[in-house]
This record gives sequence, C-alpha cells and structure tokens, in this order.
Amino acid sequence: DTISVIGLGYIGLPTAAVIASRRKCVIGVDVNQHAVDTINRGDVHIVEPELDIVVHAAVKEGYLRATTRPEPADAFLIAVPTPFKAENGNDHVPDLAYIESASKAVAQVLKAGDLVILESTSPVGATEQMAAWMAEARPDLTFPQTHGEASDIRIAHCPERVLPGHVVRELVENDRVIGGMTAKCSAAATALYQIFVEGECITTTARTAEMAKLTENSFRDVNIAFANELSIICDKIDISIWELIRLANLHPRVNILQPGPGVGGHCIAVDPWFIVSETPDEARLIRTAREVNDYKPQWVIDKVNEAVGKTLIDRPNKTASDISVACLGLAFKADIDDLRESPALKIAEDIKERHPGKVFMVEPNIEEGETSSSLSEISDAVSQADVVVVLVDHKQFREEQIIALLKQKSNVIDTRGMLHG
Ligand code: SAJ
Repeated sequence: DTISVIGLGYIGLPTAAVIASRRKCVIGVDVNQHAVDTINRGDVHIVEPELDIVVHAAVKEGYLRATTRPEPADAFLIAVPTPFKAENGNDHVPDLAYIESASKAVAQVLKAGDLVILESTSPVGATEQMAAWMAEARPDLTFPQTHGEASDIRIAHCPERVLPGHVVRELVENDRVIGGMTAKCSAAATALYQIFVEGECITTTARTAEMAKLTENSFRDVNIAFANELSIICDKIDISIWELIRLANLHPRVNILQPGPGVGGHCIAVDPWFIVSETPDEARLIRTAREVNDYKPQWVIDKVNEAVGKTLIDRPNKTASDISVACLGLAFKADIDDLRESPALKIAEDIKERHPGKVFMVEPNIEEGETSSSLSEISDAVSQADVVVVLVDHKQFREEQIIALLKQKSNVIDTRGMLHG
C-alpha cells in the first residue's frame, strides 16, 4: 500500500518519515520546491530532534520520496496549515484555503476505496466541508455519493497532538482520536495509524474529533492565561510569582502552569479562536484567556522601558541612547528554532525598533543574521547590557556561567523565572 502525506511541514514530514521507517512506501507532497528537493537529498528543512536521522534513513532506503504534485496512492494524510484571517469585521475567522486546495488536488488522483485523513487542526465542520470539496472536484465521479457508508471514499479527521521538540517520540507514543465520517471510515483510519502508533486509537465522529483538538489547546491556553494574569498581579503587589506558584502547587489539587512573555506557536495562540469564532456569545472565558495572553508581550515591553528609565535615574549624565538592552531568546519556547507567532520575537523586535541604544538579539538556535548564538556571544551580551530581558529559557541560558552573570546584574526582567528555579 502507498501512503501519501500532503504538506511536509512540522507535522507532515515527521509523520511521513515515521511511516516510511515502518517500511511503507510514502510519497510526500508539498508546494514548496525547496522543501521537496531538500527531502529528496535526505536532508530536512526544519529543526526537530531526531528528525534528520529518520528522514535520511527513509529516503536512503527508498521508502520516502517527495514531489510537488499529488500522485495516486491508497491513503492520503493531509497536514497543511489552518491559520485564521480577518473577515467581515471579525479578526479571527478560520482560513481553510490550504485544506481546500490540498483536497482539490488530492481529488484529481482519488480512486474508489481510498482513505483520506485530515490531520490539520480544524474548526468543527471542516472535515464535512473537505469531503464536499473533494466530491465536487473528483473527475471520475458520475453519481456523487459522498455521505454515509455508501460513499466509495473513506474520510476521517485525526488531529495531530505532538509537542514540538518531542515530535518523533510523541508521534509513536501518544493516543490518537480518530473521527471517521462513518464507522467504516474510522476503522480504515485506525488500521493506518496502527502501522506506527503505540498509543491507543480511540474512535469517535469527525465533529467530536475536531472539537477535541480545539479543546485540548484551549485548556492549555486558559491555564497559561491564569499564570500570566497572576504574574501581573504579583508584580503589582510585590510578591514573587515563582515562589507563589511553587507554594500553591504543593496543594494536591492545584497545578498552575508557568507564566511567560506570552503564548506563541502556531497552535495554542490560534486554535481557541476557532471555538470563539463559531460561538462568540458562549465562549467568554476562552476569548478572555486569548486576550490575557496576547496582552502579555506589551506588558513585558513596558517593563523593559521602565527598567531603561530606572537606569537613567541612577546615571543622570546619560541618555537612553547610552543604555543597552539584551533580549535573551527569540523562539516561541525553549530549545527550538521556531519563530512562528513568537511573543519573544515580537518583544525583541519592538525594543530594537524603538529603543535608541544598542540592542543585543540573542538566539542560540539560529545561526544566520545578526543574532548572537555562541556561548561567548551570549555571555558578552549579558555582561555588556545595562538591561537584560530573559524571553526564552533555552538550555544555553541555563549554563552555570550565564546564570552567574545574570545574578550579578541589577536590571534583569526574568519572564521565565530562570533565576528562581
Ligand atoms: N507556555 C507558557 N507557560 C507554560 C506552558 C507553555 O507560557 O506553562 C507557552 C510556551 O512558551 C509557548 C506556548 O505557551 O509560547 C505554547 O507552548 P506549548 O509547549 O504549551 O505548546 P505547543 O504550541 O508547542 O504545542 C501544543 C501542544 N498542545 C498541548 O499541550 C495541549 C501539542 O500537544 C499540540 O500538538 C500542539 O500544540 C499543536 O500542534 O496543536
């Protein structure tokens, strides 16, 4: 059986490579020619632990190849982005354009009996919409029978739930929610996941599977918002948020997450809006959590400006252009190179644009451009800067030598609690 994976990004490529590592023939499809060429050389165009080894082996052994146009296969796994867009005065409407074009392209090569799985995080109803797009676009379909068991194509929604930084392990170990359009669709999708998933495969409807994924990420967003709101309250009343959370979490039924500079990435900062957009009057807590988390970067920027102001009070003969600021970390979380929707990047860029003095941009996981990345560059930036803002708790910043330098400084804004561990 041939399995095709449409979209070779952070989810599609690891999934394609892991299936290929089980000695299944996998055709990866992506519109990005550079990604396709890189993969066909056995290399990767994204940073994710262990991914390079798995992709290299799969391509070398001939189980994985990439192309820009869909080819016939027995199963298709669609893993394309689902961002949001502004429409009719609403800033956060799900944008299904990538699913639409992927499903129409797949429709051109579909044959009776094929399985199509939507893995992209999607608003409720997207899988039904995808089925309708495919039915419309299928050239071979004279009498479209796209619903119920009579349909000749099996369609399911099986949302991905892997954590960036641990994708290769979680792809295999996590349980999967499998939402078939019908019971036969769920059974066909389960058989596919059982090729590589060691966790449980639990079946439900497509709509429930869509909502389950949105719920998981909204749960995390609401809980991070609670921590972020507490951090702002504690700052105002001069209590250490890090000590407070540690103490509160000693309670057997309390488990507060960690505050930070805001919520980034392409999932948690996006998916809750899919619920809000569908049920705006009911989703009050979910919307507020998004707003609390989206406000946090501005709060950090204000703190940095305050710290710059404070250093000037101590040094009356200086102006703001004499004050240097170091921004530690640009990625959206620790130990990855992913800048998508990164609050750290947003904060650092705002400071760089508005602050008249020197700004050190430090990101050990990105080597190109103007960022400092080596250990000596990190320690130089920390030693020289008048104000340091820790935006990401990368392992390089947790090195003893860097922590010691940070502890000597009087103007450190520690958004990740690195100095209070
Ligand atoms: N964050 C905090 N405090 C915390 C935890 C996270 O500020 O205590 C921040 C991070 O710094 C980051 C953001 O939240 O900016 C999101 O990071 P994350 O590690 O919580 O999640 P993601 O976006 O990397 O991956 C999430 C995961 N979802 C859940 O844990 C419920 C993952 O399992 C999903 O597969 C992924 O979204 C996805 O693709 O939807």
